[in-house]
Amino acid sequence: MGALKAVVLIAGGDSNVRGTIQFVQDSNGATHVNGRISGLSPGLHGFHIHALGDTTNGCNSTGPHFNPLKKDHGSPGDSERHVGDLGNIYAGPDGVAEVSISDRLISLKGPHSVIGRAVVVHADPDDLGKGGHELSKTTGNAGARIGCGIIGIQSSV
Ligand SMILES: [Cu+2]
Ligand SMILES: [Zn+2]
Repeated sequence: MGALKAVVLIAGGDSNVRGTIQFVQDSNGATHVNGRISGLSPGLHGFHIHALGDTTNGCNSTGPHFNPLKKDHGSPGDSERHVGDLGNIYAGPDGVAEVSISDRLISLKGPHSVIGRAVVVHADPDDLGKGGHELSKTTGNAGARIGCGIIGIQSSV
């Protein structure tokens, strides 16, 4: 069997944030997240899978971080994390972030499947649960949702 593949087009509501991200899950379970997002301010931006594939009210209707295990927000390397916690992406001075993440918790099938859910890019850095802010343990205090898109199946063979 070949790799499962999914794809998402990221767009901003009021922002110029744009991009394409591909998800490829290999046979031992790791999911590789690769792509490019432009139109960002330079620096770190929170990057998550949110629970809902609903953009009827823009990125705000995509719900909270995807959290099927009912844990607190954290960094991708923590055992205490939301499944949707993919940390931060980094935009250079040109406002472009090259995304290259491998993760063992998100999946393209089964109970941790991110298919039909949303990728959300935030205005501010994700503090990875460690910022001491009242929002650190739920959202990483990553601020406004400046870009998002719904993850769709690209290939299942
Ligand atoms: Cu988010
Ligand atoms: Zn989270």
